[in-house]
Amino acid sequence: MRILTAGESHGKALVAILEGFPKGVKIDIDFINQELRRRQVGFGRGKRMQIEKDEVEIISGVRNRITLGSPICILVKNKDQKIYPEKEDDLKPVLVPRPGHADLAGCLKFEEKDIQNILERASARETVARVCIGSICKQFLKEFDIKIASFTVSVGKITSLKKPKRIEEVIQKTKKSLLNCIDKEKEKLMIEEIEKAKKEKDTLGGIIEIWAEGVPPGLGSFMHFDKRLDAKIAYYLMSIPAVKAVEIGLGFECAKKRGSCVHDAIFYSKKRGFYRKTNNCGGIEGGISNGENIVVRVGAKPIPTLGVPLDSVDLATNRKKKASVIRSDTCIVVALRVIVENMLAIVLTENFLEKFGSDSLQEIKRNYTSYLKSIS
Ligand code: EPS
Repeated sequence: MRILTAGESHGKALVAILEGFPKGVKIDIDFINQELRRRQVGFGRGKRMQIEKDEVEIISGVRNRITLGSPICILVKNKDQKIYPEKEDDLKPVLVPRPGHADLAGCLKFEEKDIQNILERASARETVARVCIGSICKQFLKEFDIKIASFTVSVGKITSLKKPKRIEEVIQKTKKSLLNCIDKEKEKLMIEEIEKAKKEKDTLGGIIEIWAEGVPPGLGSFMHFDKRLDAKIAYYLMSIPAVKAVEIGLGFECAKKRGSCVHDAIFYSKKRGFYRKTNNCGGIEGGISNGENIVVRVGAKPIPTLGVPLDSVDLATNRKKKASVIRSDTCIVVALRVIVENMLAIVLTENFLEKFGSDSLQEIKRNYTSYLKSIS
């Protein structure tokens, strides 16, 4: 699969192109729009989300709601368009870089003085296009009973230690939660923390745990470094603007324990085949899925646009100045869960197609069934 996204935060639209996706997959457009809606709402989101109503227009690759195997092109229009290819806009140059954003590094790299020309593409609004592709991948994975869900582990210094047992528990318990949390008591504290940060014009990061259930053993490979499933998951999730850390399974905790307490002992029964009673490796061993749930955590930094800005330097004068203050969110953890789930869906789909073929759903199903039979 090849994916290309285009579009500026305040340009005409966001565009996504997906090439190499199989023929014959039924596409529910409402589902894509629901995912876009999920990305927009949530406690801690900012004013831009009250302006936009992200909705897809599929330009190509789908006929009668079924994929054709040709490149799928998707468009989501921006309501808050402020920049135009065909005429000049009336935006004043942005001259003071925000620490933590792409502003300064981007201006240096592209020899640019107006930060607006950098922030337009560096904005997390680009993730709209990724969610479009991811929600098509989620529909593909559903054909094989692969489900993806996530929950908030922490917001700022408030952490929930609750561990769900099954993905269904995650789906049910997060349904009515404002913060995608499975822990009602901690959620209250997280909300208070966000309200406090908002009042103080500050921002907050957090940790999200993502699960994928139903992934067959055999996705990814140790044969070459870039084929490892864990490496690819880390790469795709780390590419999301706010993400600063990715852990698989026990992650950093592994390093503090003995091998006898980390590795997941192997069992076998006629009914279940090979199975584990623990899943510290997060469903991946030797860069290959082992049939247990894939478990990943991401750590997101607080959004860099602050209401009470940090020290910075004016690019026009090189004099000390407070960083630019631009409309922003207080905490993006709830929006981020949609992005991380969809990026994981993309990785799993790519690896699934690599293993079972990528021309048509019919062929992939045949290959998948025969593989499962042969390893059972
Ligand atoms: C975002 C749109 C942006 C920001 C946010 C994410 O819109 P605007 O810049 O017009 O307010 O709200 O971007 C960032 C947090 C960032 O750091 O770039 C979106 O659609 O998610």
